[in-house]
Formats: sequence, structure tokens, C-alpha cells
Amino acid sequence: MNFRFAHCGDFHLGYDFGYLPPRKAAARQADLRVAFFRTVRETLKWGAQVFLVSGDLFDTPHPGERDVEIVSKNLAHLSKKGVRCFAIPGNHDPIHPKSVWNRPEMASYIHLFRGDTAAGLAKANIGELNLTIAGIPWDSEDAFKPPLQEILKRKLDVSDRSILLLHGSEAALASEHPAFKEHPFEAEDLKRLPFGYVAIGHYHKPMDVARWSGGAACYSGSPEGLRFSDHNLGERSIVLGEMDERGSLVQVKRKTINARTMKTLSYSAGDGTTTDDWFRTIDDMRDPDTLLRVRVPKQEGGEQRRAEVLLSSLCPDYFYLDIIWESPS
Ligand SMILES: [Mn+2]
Repeated sequence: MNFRFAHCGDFHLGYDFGYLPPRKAAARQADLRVAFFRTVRETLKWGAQVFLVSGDLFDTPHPGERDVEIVSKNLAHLSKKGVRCFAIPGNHDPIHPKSVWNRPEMASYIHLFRGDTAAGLAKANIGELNLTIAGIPWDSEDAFKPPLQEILKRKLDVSDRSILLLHGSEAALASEHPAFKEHPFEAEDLKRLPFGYVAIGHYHKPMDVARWSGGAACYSGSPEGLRFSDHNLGERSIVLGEMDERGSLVQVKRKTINARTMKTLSYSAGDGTTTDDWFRTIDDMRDPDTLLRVRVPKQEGGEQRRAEVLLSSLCPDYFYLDIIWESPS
């Protein structure tokens, strides 16, 4: 019998959305809870036997009661339906004695990989599924340590079907985004490990890191965009996968989850566009569930006033429209 799994991560429940007005920030925090709820619903619809969270479920090790409640109730629901839940801590929700992971309503329904000091890897075997799930938790002591370094040297004892949970930075991303340097790993190294699927978290853009015959390694991405940075823009999803009896990945697909979408637009002085062009484009894109940030060059005198009035008239048509007037540098 084939088995199915759902992979998600980087919800960042409790993220403050501090750049938004308070009521909208609260609505976005609620969106994150909705995203978790939807993810659980899609997991059940997919008929998954295993639910995987690849880190940063919470934005902090001490999330608020409402966030803990929605997570624990949904995990309890998954358990009741026979779905086993596994997670690793990310850089935002690392393990320490008073963290959310030690609360009984969490610990009863989710298996958290805490790692072991030698290999940094922890495993769980599920006999009836002939499945090993392994996880490398985020190491707060040494965030720049390559997470695969130790396990690449060892012979890993895993079942025919095996999955690895990882929270880290694929090396190629570091050059693109200077912020993604922590816990670096090479995509090629994932192919040398005995896993049929590697469920990765940390980078917020949904992305396939590696594909090989019978296997794949993917960033699930964050189920909602958190801020106006490249990797948070556009559609957001979770990964749904299926493995055959020998542990080959036979299906891997994405399911869209986000309630709202973050987008950016950018114009510069000298690109030949006018206030009316910007207005037309923003007017065409208007959508009550979009958060749009537009960068436009500051205009001279009276034209600036006219441009501000014109563009700000579109604010009510968006969930949030942020217009940044850039002075010539
Ligand atoms: Mn992270």
C-alpha cells in the first residue's frame, strides 16, 4: 500500500505584522491561524497518514494562547483521525525548558525531534507503515553549523520508506539572500542520503531544492506571506506527497493555502512611466485580498500632490496598499 503525507512549515503563528495598522495586523494574525486550520483540512482530504512540520510553526517559543489553542486542537483532531504528527523546532521556535513544545496539550499530539548531541539527528520508526521519519532540529547554539555534516559521514539505519525534516538554508540561496546563511546545506548532498523525501523549512518561497529518481527535497514555503520581501510574495502552499512500498516518491504536488496575497510593484524615474500609468496598473490589480507595496519616484511640486491624491484613492480597494515615494538618490 502506498502511503501519503502532508508537509508544511514556517507558519510563524504569532508574527506581529507590525508594519500594518493594528486592526489589519490582527486580521493577518487570524489569517495565519486560518492557514493552519486549512492545512489540517487539506491533510485529511489528501488522506495523509503523516503530517510534517519543518520548523517555525510559531514565530516565538512563547506564542499566545489563541495560537497554542488552534494548533493543539487541530493536532488533536488529526490524531483522532489516525494521522501522526511530527515536527522539528525552527530558529523562531527553538527548544528550551519553558518553550511551547513542552506544554502537555502540544506534547500529547505531536512528536517533536529534539535531536541527539552526537549526530544532531533523531528518528522515529513507524512499523506498520514501514516508515522512518528523521529530523534535524535547529541548533541555536551553533546556527552556522552545516546540518548534514555529521549524518553524511554515518551509515543511517532507516526503513524502506524514509523522510527527513530539516530547517536550514540551501547554499545557493545565501548568495541571493544574505539573510539565508544559517545552517547551510548543499542540494547535492540531499541526494546522497537514504531519504525518499526531504521536508525543508526556513526559506519562505515554495521551492523544489532537488529532484532525483524516486525522490525530492522541497521547501514548503510559508502558508501566508509575512512581509514585502521576495520570498514572501505571491501564492503560498503546502506539499502533498505519496510514496510507494519501496519508498519511491510517486507523487508530489502543491496545494494553495493563502487567504491573502502579497505583491510589489516598482517604478523608477526615467523608466518613461507617468502617474497615470501607475494608476492604471494599480487600478487593474485591485483586489480586497491583496497587500500591495508600490515604489514610485517622488514628483516635482504640484504633480506630487496630484499623484498622491490619485494613487491613495485606490487604498480602499486593497486589503493594504502601501505607496513609497522614493527621492532620487
Ligand atoms: Mn526559519
